[in-house]
Amino acid sequence: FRYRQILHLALDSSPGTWPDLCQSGKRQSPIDILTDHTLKVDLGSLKFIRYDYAYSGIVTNTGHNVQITLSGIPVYVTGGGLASMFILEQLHFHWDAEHTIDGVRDALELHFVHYDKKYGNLSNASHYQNGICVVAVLFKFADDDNSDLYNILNATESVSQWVGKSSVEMQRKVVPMLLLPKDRTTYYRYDGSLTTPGCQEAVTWFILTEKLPISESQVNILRNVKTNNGTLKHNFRPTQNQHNRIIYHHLL
Ligand code: GRE
Ligand code: ZN
Repeated sequence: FRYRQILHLALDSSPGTWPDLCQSGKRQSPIDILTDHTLKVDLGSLKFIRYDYAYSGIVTNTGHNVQITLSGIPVYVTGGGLASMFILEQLHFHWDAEHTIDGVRDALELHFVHYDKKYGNLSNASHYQNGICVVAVLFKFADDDNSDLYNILNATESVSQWVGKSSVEMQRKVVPMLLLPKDRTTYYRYDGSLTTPGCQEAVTWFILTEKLPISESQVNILRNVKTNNGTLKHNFRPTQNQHNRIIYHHLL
């Protein structure tokens, strides 16, 4: 039942695409973060390298998500107890949010997906325990628009009809740093997985604690995105069992 529910709820209507690992894995994502049960430790700050430059970007309606890829020089994240440099591959949104905090689900979650440089590319890195690092930013409903999302959401509107997977170049360049909260040094960290098939258990997750604002009409642009089977009303995976995993809480 759970299997069917996930298939139906989330992303992909074609049967058989969620491998066994998605059901039987012991470090699956997302999870509910119980803040009273986190372990406060000093893991070091995350270092966002070249996040403050402007990049040309392409927005793609993949049929299960809205994804952004940047072109030009590589962008990295390191620090936070990571053993090496991780290259930014793509950004994408989940609506509503996938990780919940003390049971509360926010409007939106932005995933900055990076792979360990030594593995060469994302799909290769997905075969290693900590080959991937995702920095997640939560967005909470606010009265006003978030103007830092205009560029991305304008492009999203132009690929929101389903004509097969389609892409558009953004009208203005993207500065990834502007999609992060001011406080980039307070985060939760835990070991988890991709939240889409095949749910590879390869991800070091960093959930930044400061949330960014987004208006309801902006979230509605995403809720309006069409796929091969109608409107993609939402694309979050339900929270998974924590299975004795430690969730670290890094505060400066
Ligand atoms: C996703 O498809 O949603 C995804 C990735 C890579 C890492 C995390 C994640 O493609 O949620
Ligand atoms: Zn994701």
